[in-house]
Amino acid sequence: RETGTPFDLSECVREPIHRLGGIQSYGALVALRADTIAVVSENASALLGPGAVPGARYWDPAQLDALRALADADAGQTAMMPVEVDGRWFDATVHRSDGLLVLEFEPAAAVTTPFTTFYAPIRSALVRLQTATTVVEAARAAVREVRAITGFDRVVAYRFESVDGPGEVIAEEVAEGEEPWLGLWFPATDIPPQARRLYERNWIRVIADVDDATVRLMPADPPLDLSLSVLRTVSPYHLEYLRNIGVASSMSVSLLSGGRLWGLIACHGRTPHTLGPQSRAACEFFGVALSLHLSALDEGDETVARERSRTVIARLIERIAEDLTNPAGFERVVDADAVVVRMDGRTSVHGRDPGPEALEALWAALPPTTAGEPWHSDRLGEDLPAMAPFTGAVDGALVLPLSDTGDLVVWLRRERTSPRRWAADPARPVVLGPHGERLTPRGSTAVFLATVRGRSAPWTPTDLAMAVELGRAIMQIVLAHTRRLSTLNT
Ligand code: BLA
Repeated sequence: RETGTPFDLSECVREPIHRLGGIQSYGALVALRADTIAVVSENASALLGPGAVPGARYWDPAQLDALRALADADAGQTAMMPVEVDGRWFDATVHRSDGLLVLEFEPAAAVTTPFTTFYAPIRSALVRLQTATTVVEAARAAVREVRAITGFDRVVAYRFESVDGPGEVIAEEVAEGEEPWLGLWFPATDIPPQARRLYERNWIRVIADVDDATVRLMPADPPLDLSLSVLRTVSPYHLEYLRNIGVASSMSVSLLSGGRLWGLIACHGRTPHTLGPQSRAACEFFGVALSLHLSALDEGDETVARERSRTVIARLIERIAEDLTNPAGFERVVDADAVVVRMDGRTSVHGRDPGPEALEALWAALPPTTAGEPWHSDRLGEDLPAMAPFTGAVDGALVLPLSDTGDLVVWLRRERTSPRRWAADPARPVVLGPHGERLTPRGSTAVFLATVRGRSAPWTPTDLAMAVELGRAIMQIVLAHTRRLSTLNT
């Protein structure tokens, strides 16, 4: 392939990052089926000492029982405990995978900070976080604390626009000399969907050294499912990405809202960096705390937005009853550039009329719908190829079918026009660089001021819910009209 040619992004999406068959070399992995070793990392006896693997002579069987109990107490999660093997201490993390008991060992730090020393600053940071009244304020408190705990050179809070969408740096703490990333947007492809699903299952991942030689697991086949592993080796694509931005180590903590990945606290180090289980647990704790607080703040915002829309619907009812086909005011229920009502084959448009050609094309291209169930797209030209010619004029649609015979309300949005500051060209997120197969660097040195073509602002869950509520109000009015008509006729 040549310099400047686009990279095949579907490779990223297909990579089975949970079954890459290796771990990072700072730890060792042993997976047991009953009492026999089923899978082992090549460095296990070097790291744990010969004969020190579970089940062997130097291994205290009581420890194994304790690890088993720990794994079963919290299925679907990892748990940690210190173990002594042949006179040396390790932090053991345990979980079940593919029917095996997976044990991961990391050499314990020579000196551990007592819990009480750790606890006081965490408690006061938690209070700061919980008293924050905006998402950004809470994110700021969290990144400050995570940087204090870990010593990483850059700690950012990164918020996704949608579950698989691009994201924005909303809070940041950096060491002196690091360029600021606050306010920058990063392309969606920087974190592929399967990685996001994985991050919804575990709170934290550490990449200790991007130049680390992966330690293979034996046997290699079938590759063990490492979804919950703390030592899991990392996608070579992502390592390349980190090298390109001058990062030697990284850690990220998931931020979840309603069970879905809302964002990440992403940390970068200029040098290799491992984190002890205490620091990791503390960071995880901040991830959980921030997630809970985010849900509360998000819900608060949504409640306010819904109340506002409901008031508008209540005021609109009378007008709708007089003139069922007039969509004026519907854009105050769900924000849009134009609203279209189609009833009994007649179409009325309010706002920026995209023209009959675009609407005819939309009616023809819409997938089959069910009354009361909204259909939506923020990229019509991609989702419905027949709409591609109208890119720039009609880019987003929220369709609410009122009947099964083609009556509907449609909210239309145009391309989002306010440019964002992108850390990489969102239209060409990856090109091969001058050194052959390299992902292009990101950063504020190469900011692209760009709007993504053919994308409208996304439709939020509140938008969908309010469309449905308005639809219900309209259908009730229609029903009342029909009843009155049939009484008049008899
Ligand atoms: C993973 N990509 C990640 C992660 C982050 C980013 C945070 C989680 C792993 C980690 O903690 O390092 C991206 N990091 C960012 C972004 C910011 C940041 C956006 O700091 C902004 C502030 N990445 C690509 C391309 C591919 C790709 C083209 O750019 C695919 C070819 C892949 N990224 C990729 C993969 C992972 C990843 C596979 C998962 C790594 C893993 O967990 O194994």
